[in-house]
Order: sequence, then C-alpha cells, then structure tokens
Amino acid sequence: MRRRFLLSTAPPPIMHLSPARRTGDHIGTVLGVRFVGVSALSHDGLVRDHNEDSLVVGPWTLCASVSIVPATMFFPIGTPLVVAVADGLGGHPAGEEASSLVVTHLARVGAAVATEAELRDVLEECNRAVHAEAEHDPERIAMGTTIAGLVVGETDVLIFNVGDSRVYAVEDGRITQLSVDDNEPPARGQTRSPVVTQTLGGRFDLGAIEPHISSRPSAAPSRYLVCSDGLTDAVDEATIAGIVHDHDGGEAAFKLWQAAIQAGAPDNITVALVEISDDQGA
Ligand SMILES: [Mn+2]
Repeated sequence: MRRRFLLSTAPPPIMHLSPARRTGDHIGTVLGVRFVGVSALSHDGLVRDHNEDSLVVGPWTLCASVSIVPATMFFPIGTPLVVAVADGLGGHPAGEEASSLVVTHLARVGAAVATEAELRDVLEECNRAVHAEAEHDPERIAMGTTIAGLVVGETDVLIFNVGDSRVYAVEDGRITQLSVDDNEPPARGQTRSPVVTQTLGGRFDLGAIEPHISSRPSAAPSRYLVCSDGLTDAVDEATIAGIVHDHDGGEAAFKLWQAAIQAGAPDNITVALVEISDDQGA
C-alpha cells in the first residue's frame, strides 16, 4: 500500500453544505420548481496509483482526477440532467482515457436526452467514440469503460448502465439496486465475478451494446446513489444504506468515501448522491 490517509483526521469543512441545501430548497420555493441536488466525489483509493473513474454531473465533469471534498450542485428540474459514473477497464490500457471520453460526451449532449430512444443513441455514440479512439492507437487498443447513471427529466428519471457500475434507489432506510450488473457468473466462493460482459469500447472490434435502461417518475422527494464498484465491493449494502439514511448531501458522499477508505479502498471510488427535493421546501 503506497497511499496514506489519516483516518482519524477530521473531515474537510463540508458542514456548510447543509445550509446550501436549505438555500436550494428556498430558491425552489420562490421559483415554484423542483430541484435536483447532486453531491459527488471521485478518489483513487489506497492501492491503485491513479484514478480511472470519471464522473459527469450535468455540464460538469471530473475526468480521471481526484476530489476528496464532495462538490454539491443544484439544478432546476426541466432540462434533462445526466449524472453518471464511468469506471475505466482495469487490465486494459488507457482506462482513464475511455472513462474521460465518455463523460465528456455525456456532458456535451446530455441536456438533449429526453427519451429512452435518445439515451440509447447517445450510449451507442459513446461506444463508437471509445472504439474509434482506440482502434488505431496501440497504446489505447481495446480501451473501455463502464457507465452507470441517470437522466433526471421533467416527468421521469431514466436509469441506465453498461458494465458493473451501479445505480441504487435510496428509500425507507434501504438501498435497492436499479442497474443490472454485466458480470460473468461468479466462480465458486466468489460473490461477484470481476469479469464484465459488456462495456463501452473494451474490445478489438466494434461490438454492439445492449444498455440496461429503466425509468421511474421524477417524484420529490426521492434519492438515488450512483457509484463505481470501488464503493460497493469495499462496503456492504447495509452499511451504505445506513450512511445515506443518517446523512445527506455532501456529508453522505464524504461518509461513503470514508467507509471505503476504512475498508482498505483497493479500487478507485466514485460516488454521486442525487436528491430530488420538493418545491415546498419540506
Ligand atoms: Mn472499479
């Protein structure tokens, strides 16, 4: 283990995020619109020497870089908002290039994704873009990435994934996985195979992808967690559920990261907590 963190160190000053959330509710009340709050961070963990995860929140991206302090952003519900995590394929070259490319594309076009068919088209564009970048470059050959996230629209939330990054619904003290893991069946004694069966790019030819897409009403209040396997492999779902029950916003994102670090953080960790809040300001 090369990396070092003092687990006893006090968290960074994120407590101001609670007043910010109230500010968001206040603005929502004034304008009579619902808001989505997104609190996100991405970190390389304690073992890997760099971060191959990337993140997109609306027009903002974090491309294979590290942010230990969660960023919290608010968006009015209306224009489609894409929140997604991409986990560059380990064991292939340029995982960080693949995850960065995909989130950058989603940041550019995400606001125009209003339907499931449009989302499917955009994910196919991402698959072609990763393959095209890799095709003639020996240093990027077969680079690939997972993608998992949601599009918060006026009436519906579209939930999507390719690969084994995850989306959960957070409700009633429980988390419920909405994404579908694309993993090979586990070997005896394994709970989950590390081998993914489909990704964006990730193969020598341009293979077809079959994104998993489902939808739910974009009701307020509702909460979702989008994360890479660096969180879910290190921290069990009951612990994750407890943390997001007890905390919200940036504080919850930070506590999730902290739990993964305390568990040894063998992989990159990326977390985005998505909270749709009521225009009545609760
Ligand atoms: Mn990972």
